[in-house]
Amino acid sequence: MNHRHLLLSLAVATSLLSLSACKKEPTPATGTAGTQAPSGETADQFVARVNEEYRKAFPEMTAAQWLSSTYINDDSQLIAAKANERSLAQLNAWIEQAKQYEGKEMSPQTARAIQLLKLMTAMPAPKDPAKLTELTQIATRMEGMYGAGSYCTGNGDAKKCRQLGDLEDVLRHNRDYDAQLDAWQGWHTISQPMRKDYTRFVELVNEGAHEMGFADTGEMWRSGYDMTPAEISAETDRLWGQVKPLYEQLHCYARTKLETKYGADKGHVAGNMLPAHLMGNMWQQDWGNLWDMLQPYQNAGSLDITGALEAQYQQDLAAELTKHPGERSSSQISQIEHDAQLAVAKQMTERAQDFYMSLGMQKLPESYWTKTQFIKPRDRDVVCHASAWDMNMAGDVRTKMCIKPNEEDFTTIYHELGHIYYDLAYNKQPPLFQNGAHDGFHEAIGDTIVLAMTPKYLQSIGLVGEQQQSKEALINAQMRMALAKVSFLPFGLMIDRWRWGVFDGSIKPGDYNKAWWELKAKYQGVAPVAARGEEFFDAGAKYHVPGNTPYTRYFLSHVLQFQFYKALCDSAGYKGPLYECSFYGNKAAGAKFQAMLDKGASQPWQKTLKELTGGEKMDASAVLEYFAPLQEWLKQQNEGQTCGWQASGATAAAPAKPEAPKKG
Ligand code: X8Z
Ligand code: ZN
Repeated sequence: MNHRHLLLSLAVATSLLSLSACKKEPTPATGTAGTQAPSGETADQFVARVNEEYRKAFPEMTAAQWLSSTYINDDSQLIAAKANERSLAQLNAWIEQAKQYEGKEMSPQTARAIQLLKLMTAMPAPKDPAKLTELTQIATRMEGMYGAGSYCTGNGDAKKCRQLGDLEDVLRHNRDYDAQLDAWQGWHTISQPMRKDYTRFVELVNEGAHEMGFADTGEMWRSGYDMTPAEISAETDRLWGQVKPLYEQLHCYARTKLETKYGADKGHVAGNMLPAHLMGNMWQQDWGNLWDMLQPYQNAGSLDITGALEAQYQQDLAAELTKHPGERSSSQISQIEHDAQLAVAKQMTERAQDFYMSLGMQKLPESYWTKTQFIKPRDRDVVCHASAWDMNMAGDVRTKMCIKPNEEDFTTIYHELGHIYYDLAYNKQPPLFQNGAHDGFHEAIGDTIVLAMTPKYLQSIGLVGEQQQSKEALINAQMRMALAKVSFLPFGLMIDRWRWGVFDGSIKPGDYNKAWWELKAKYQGVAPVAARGEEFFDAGAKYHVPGNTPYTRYFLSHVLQFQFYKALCDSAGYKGPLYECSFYGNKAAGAKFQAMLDKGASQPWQKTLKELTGGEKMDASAVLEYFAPLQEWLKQQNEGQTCGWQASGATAAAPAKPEAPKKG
């Protein structure tokens, strides 16, 4: 395999995103104005003033949040909570002032800006100052607990503590049943102490949402889609209905392989569900790490991207070692390894930037490269969960990751740069329109590029070797993509099914864990192998719950990205089968994409979607078109199998109810 190309580093430069993105929605920055609006202000003047105050106060808020996420300690958390408190108080003041314009004549753009103002935060805050303080403290504490989460075993000299990254490595590489179970269960201990905070958090945000005129926080989250909350909820059901048969085939295939590997009894949980700790991923949202087990054909051209990136790291390490010859202390070796990790992380990021630049997009600003957190610092706790930040709406963009040389992190970099390029594009818009057309658009930009990372593209950058043109190679390539994309779909849906229920009160605090596993079973067909009672708070072990990031966006993104991909392939003049298209290097596709990014949230998303794709509905037919060969292949593989599962209980202990099984 040839890895040299990855070493040819491209010119460095960068930036990142902040509003919206993977981050909690930026709450509006602290304004200098109090709660009183100047009298006689028109709606247009009001919106102009809010935009200006928002822009001015924004950097102070993002700086506090950046510090608390990249340097977790009591002081940074205090500052971040305070900054957030000021921001949310300011937002409440603006929303209060906006009330006087209800029902008044105003331009559509002004009406849209006022509507967006009310949806600027995912964390609606109560007006009561004491409760506001309590809320921001809880929110900061929960995110800090997640970031600092550590699972320790043994005592004294034998004490060993592992954080998420180490535990994920076990699931990624180790195929020992018990080692995986220990890593999975270990990580899920870190959220046990969050339950009380989360319960209170729900009460507080619901009070805030109520004061803003929403039934509850979930309804507020569902109000950001240029359609009614009931309509978007029905849309997600409809889209899931389109892709569910495909997921069921993949599920069936994975179960069979797990049974081969671990034995008929250990390879599944009662009801034919997949054991939660064996899917190569802490949340079973991406099964790509099971490639060794699920790869359809062994000799059809290698797609071992993780292996190639690890080899790249070894090469970087060797280069660092030759810079420091002779005897080395253990701390010097640790420094050398750190330098090599940073080097490979930057090379991976340059590679991602190169794709965007090949479409005609800009180089990332120099400050991106100096201010970004590429890898996990050795001297402090940070929130490793990847995010993209726009610090000031004026070019200070950054990403925050703990990059390791593996396929998942490699594609995540492309994902994060999608946020950054969106940010940079809509920085020309007024602040209230500096957002995605809807939040699913924001999540879909980088992933659209990931779809264009075909075997051919990967070969062209030296990450994989010569690729065969064969049916077997095609199925391998499709499987690789399906393990990332198709496995994600039900997960993308279930998280907010749980939170919508928590916020509307249909899921009570005493049933948090039970409801969580019922939804995991229903949508994903996944179950734990040992009971998960209410002493656990397993939802809290997924970043977006303590981080309070709405999740429906990712489900929508996993449908939209295939629509975007198809549209860009069309723009590039591509005529072959969808799954083989890459628009790498195509300026026409780039211009079309850029035009969409430039619009930000300045118009309803349906219009933006129409400009790109010609249609104004989200639709999963592009997903099905893309995976048609794989779905056919899976059907053959699953022939004779009883596919599907029975989501009869929340734990493995519950006996499976014999429901009508579906035939593969
Ligand atoms: O959180 C993310 C990104 C940041 S917006 C890394 N994602 C979801 C997740 O990790 O759970 C990307 C895919 C789904
Ligand atoms: Zn994202």
